[in-house]
Amino acid sequence: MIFMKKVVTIQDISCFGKCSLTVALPIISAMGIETAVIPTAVLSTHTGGFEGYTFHDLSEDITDISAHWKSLGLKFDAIYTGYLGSASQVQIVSDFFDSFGNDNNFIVVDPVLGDHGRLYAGFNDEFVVQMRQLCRKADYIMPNMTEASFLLGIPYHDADNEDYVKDVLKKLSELGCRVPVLTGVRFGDNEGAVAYDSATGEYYFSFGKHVDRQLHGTGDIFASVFTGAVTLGKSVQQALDMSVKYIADCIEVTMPCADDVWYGSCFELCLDKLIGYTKE
Ligand code: PXL
Repeated sequence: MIFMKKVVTIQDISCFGKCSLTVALPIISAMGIETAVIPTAVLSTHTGGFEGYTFHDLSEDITDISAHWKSLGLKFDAIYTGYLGSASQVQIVSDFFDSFGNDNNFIVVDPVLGDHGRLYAGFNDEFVVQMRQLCRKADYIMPNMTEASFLLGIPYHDADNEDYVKDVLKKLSELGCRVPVLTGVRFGDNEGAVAYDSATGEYYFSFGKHVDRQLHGTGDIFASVFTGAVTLGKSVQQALDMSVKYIADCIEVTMPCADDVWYGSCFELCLDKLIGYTKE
């Protein structure tokens, strides 16, 4: 009898524009993990570049789905949240953590708030406060530097030197989560991510060559691969390496495509590499 690992991921469906659930579902499934989903909202596209997108909130469905799953006795090895649609929705997700979080699973919060020093469209200070609260309940959070700045209430500064990055990670852990992971860290020609395990005081670094190509949705790819890797029992270092390597693969395979940043990466074309990494 084989018991598959099970992740539940809670984030929006952007119907076009590769991010959130349309990235998390194929990636975590490709890693050989059953992937249950709770869609938080349906948008015609993501909000990071397209004009005139539609937005349909599904907050009430989250509570109903949660109640039904509770009655079925469903259990998950990991709970992973991404983009959430409103401050009140963050509270509903927090209640979901209370219902389904336990000593045998872990919680990943990707605190999707913004990029390049600015909040995404539709987010405000109240939303940041709620997201900060949600991070307290997480085992792992994975902000980029913009998100880390908003979570910590500090001015935006590039994550470009080791002392600064270590200090930010330590402060992020003081929000209450055990392992913060800072993405989009750039030291000279190298780009990658740094994690801090506040239980052991250990830092973990993973870098590849910086490539000058911005692509929307890479944060979601990173969080999905990281969540899948830890679910499979990989160490923090292995999970970081796998995520950083796969992002590099995605950027490389997308380079010849002429589409604008907000069309995202051609991650589908290198899923075979990701599957290979899970077997290493
Ligand atoms: O990639 C993060 C993300 C997810 N979902 C929606 C977004 C964004 C970032 O812009 O707009 C709807």
